[in-house]
Amino acid sequence: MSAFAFIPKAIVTLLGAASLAIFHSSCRTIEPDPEASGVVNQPTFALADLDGDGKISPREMAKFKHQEALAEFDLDDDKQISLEEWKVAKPSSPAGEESFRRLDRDSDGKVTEEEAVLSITEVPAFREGFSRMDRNGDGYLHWEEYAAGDGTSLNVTLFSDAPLPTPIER
Ligand SMILES: [Ca+2]
Ligand SMILES: [Ca+2]
Ligand SMILES: [Ca+2]
Repeated sequence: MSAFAFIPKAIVTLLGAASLAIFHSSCRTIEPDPEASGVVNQPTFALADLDGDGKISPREMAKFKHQEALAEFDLDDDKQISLEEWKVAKPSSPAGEESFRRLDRDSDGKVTEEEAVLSITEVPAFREGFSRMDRNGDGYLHWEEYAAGDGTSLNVTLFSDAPLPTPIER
């Protein structure tokens, strides 16, 4: 009899563990639908959320895109773009030096991450794309908004072919 008594107890334990697992997975509201394209986007969302608070600000998105570009164009790995690096990145741009000077707001000969972020967040297509995806209008992209939206307009870097805005003179 003791063997029969043991079996139901084991099943109850297993069921308990299973329902606990289901409970945990249902709590993870940012879990994407495996059938959706969100599977591709989820790692990007986590990486772009630089401070890890579960939402992406325009600055975080701009910084993330710039950091991706730095990996390719920052040849001396100082997180800044020099005029030499700029010319290597944009060899065919006739107005290369002029646009570099506009991006280098404090004219110290380097475009810092901060200067890049300022310029990227001022690009009209970036701003419009961001506010289009920001469905609840709180100024941040939450996972649901990010997964449901079209993020291609956010693919802006200093090295994009799209024209960068002329910084407002201060
Ligand atoms: Ca964040
Ligand atoms: Ca550099
Ligand atoms: Ca500078």
